[in-house]
Amino acid sequence: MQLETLRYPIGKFSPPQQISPEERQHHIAEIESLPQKMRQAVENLSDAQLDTPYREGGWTIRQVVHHVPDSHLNGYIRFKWTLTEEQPTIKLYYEDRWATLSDAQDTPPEVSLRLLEALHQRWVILLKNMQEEDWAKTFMHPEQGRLVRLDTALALYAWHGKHHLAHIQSLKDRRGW
Ligand code: NI
Repeated sequence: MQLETLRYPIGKFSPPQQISPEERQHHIAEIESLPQKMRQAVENLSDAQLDTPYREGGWTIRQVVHHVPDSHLNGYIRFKWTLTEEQPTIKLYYEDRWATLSDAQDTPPEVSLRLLEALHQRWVILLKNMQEEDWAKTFMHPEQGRLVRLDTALALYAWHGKHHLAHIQSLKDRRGW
């Protein structure tokens, strides 16, 4: 299989021009269902399976399980900043460095599955109660030097969850696990 396909099993994220209220509902539902799907994807995997990279040179399944809440904690905070401040500039983080810290190396996957469940529970309450005008609010992405709308960020994080879930599922399919 091509490296690009292994790395981007559902394709790269392409920001939509416009996002309808129906599409937003769909993305919120995807974020709501991710913790359960992530749990199902890794349940019954052995330690050796969890420590298998999803592709050569890639993160292990265990690292993916810890990375998703790392990323979505940042996403949740970006939403809260943007809802409470005027065009805040977000803080980026080095995801590869975060993935090598002890809490992402030595923590049982179960802890990150529970973290993801609790985090998404709160995030979805926030998302479901946003007003129409909130979705057009923007934050400044310092590296890309552009404003990002919250509805675009919603689509990005919905994609991000599915992207990493597909890493795990694709490896399991290839290995027959
Ligand atoms: Ni990621």
